[in-house]
Amino acid sequence: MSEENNSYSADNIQVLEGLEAVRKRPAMYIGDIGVKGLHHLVYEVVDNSIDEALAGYCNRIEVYINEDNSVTVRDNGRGIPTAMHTKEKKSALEIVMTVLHAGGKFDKDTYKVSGGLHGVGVSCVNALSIHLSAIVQRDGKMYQQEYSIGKPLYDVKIIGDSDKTGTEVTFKPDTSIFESTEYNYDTLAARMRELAYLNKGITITLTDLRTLNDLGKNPSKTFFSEGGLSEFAQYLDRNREKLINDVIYFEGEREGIPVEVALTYNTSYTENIQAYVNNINTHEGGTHLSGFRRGLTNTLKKYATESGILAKEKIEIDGDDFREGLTAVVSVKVQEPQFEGQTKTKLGNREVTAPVSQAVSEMLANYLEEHPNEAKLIVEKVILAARARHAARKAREMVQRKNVLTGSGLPGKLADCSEKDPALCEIYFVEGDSAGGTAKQGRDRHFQAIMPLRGKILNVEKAMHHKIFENEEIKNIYTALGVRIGTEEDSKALNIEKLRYHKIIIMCDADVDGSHIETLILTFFFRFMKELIENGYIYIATPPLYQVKKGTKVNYAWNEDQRDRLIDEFKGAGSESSVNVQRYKGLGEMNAEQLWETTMNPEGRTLRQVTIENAAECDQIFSMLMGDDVPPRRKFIEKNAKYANIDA
Ligand code: 0RA
Repeated sequence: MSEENNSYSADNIQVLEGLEAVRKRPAMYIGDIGVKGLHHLVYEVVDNSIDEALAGYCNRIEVYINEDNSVTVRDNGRGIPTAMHTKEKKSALEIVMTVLHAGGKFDKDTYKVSGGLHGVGVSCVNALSIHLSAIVQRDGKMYQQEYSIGKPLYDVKIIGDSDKTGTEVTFKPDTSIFESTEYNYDTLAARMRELAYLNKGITITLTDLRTLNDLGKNPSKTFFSEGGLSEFAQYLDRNREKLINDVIYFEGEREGIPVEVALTYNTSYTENIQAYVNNINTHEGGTHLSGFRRGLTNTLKKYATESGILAKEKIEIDGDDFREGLTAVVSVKVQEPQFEGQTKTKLGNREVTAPVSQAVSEMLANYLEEHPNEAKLIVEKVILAARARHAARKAREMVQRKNVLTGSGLPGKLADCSEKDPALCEIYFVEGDSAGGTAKQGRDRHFQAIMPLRGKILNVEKAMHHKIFENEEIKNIYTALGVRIGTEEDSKALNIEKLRYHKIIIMCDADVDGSHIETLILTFFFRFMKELIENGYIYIATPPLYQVKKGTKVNYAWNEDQRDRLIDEFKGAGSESSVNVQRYKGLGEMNAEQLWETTMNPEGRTLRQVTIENAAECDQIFSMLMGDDVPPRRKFIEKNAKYANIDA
């Protein structure tokens, strides 16, 4: 900090207090200080450029992960104004960068819709950065101002001439605030892809300057969508078999609210609706989603009735039946969104329901009328879904009746814990009866319950719903947890308050099969109990890969580096004898004590919490992992595999 800048006015002090508040409670402004919050910094900055693009002045956004894990976001918009703000006696650029919520306030005409997670503005990013540089090109000049933890290092200065316009922000997150400051290329790529689909016509590039790929170049991707949500729906469904070839698409304004909707049907049994408000994925739904459902159900019901197809079938159809195999994206732009719900991702504005419902009804009615063959395919699928739902209900009623008869209703294979407060209880789902037995011996029975699962559970991505309810292992999972699964509208809520454990831990072998089983279980949770993931209840245990032993000294390693360090350490520590290294492939290779010590003891274990970083991308990945198409799966596994080297 330069000394000359010390004559702070009352205004300045207020500014500093604002940014100080952000540094004191960063989670209040950016969600958290983990990996998620770290990435939100980038989204916050990119959002400003997106706003400039939505206002019609920008069509290119470049994002760079720099070598030192700082990030640069550059756009070709008008450039943040640099002129003196008469009242504040400061450059507008400085105000944008240092005053909380100063966002787009100068320009009433700027249609600020793109929200950022909390719409907190770039000043928050500045406050949480050890260094930030803003470079603006406009009015024939190039201007710059730099900051440290939000404080300007000097007044805005001219650093050259320019015949272009645009804004470039480079920031380096403060390591004293964030748990990790390493950016993940794939995480950023998924968000940039999503933004490109949600805001058609903008070219977004992402470049990773930290590494080189096989071709000796920096990994880089360009995202651009001409067709917007219509292409997004196609992307989401690219690993599924199509029921109809078209994407049904609407874009326009209804009652002053910009609405964009795309939908298509595939032959699967899962429903996949991604709903966005101001580019934010609202996975708790809300009024826009209700509007979508209403429009869909009413229009399809009307068509099915009027076309006479339904009358022949004599079957009762409800809302869920219209959504089996449906993939849809809904995006609305709302001036003053009210976000509700546990994770503040549920839209509350009532005025949004009708416009979305109208838009969906209109586009769908037109489509059905003009495409009788596709319409028939859709209605037939709906009827099939209704039949399956009736069968599933019967199957579930059977299961519930049986449980009543067996008394406690808990699965026989469950070794429960004695503690009754769910907040203190954990359940381990363990791969295989043998490891299950070891875990039962090794556990602390006071608060740890063990539920062995036999081998590979059903792939729910491909199974019909009644098969899922009837499946023995899946029944065991949900009855042990004490919650309900259901796909019917009224039972959609899990009755999560009945959940018997607040830590649900998946414990599988540290090999390829174990990973597969892990994925199958996660697929089930993702499709049928997403709330458990959203509430942070799902974890993955991490058993060690190696035991390193010398005489009576024993230690464990979770990767090769650790293993080699242990070997060196043990070798250095005295006698001649060859250090013994054991590779654990299965949980069963550990005895109860080892399993407790390395994997189950809260004192020393590592649990990986399962979170949903990007809902749309997550759906796409699950459908790909569990689908029929092999090459994309192989590619994904090769890229992400943890065990490939070790098992080879
Ligand atoms: C307010 C007014 C004007 C531009 C911007 C904001 C602006 C902000 C950002 C943030 C990142 N990139 C941006 N590009 C533009 C321009 C007002 C005018 O020129 O008349």
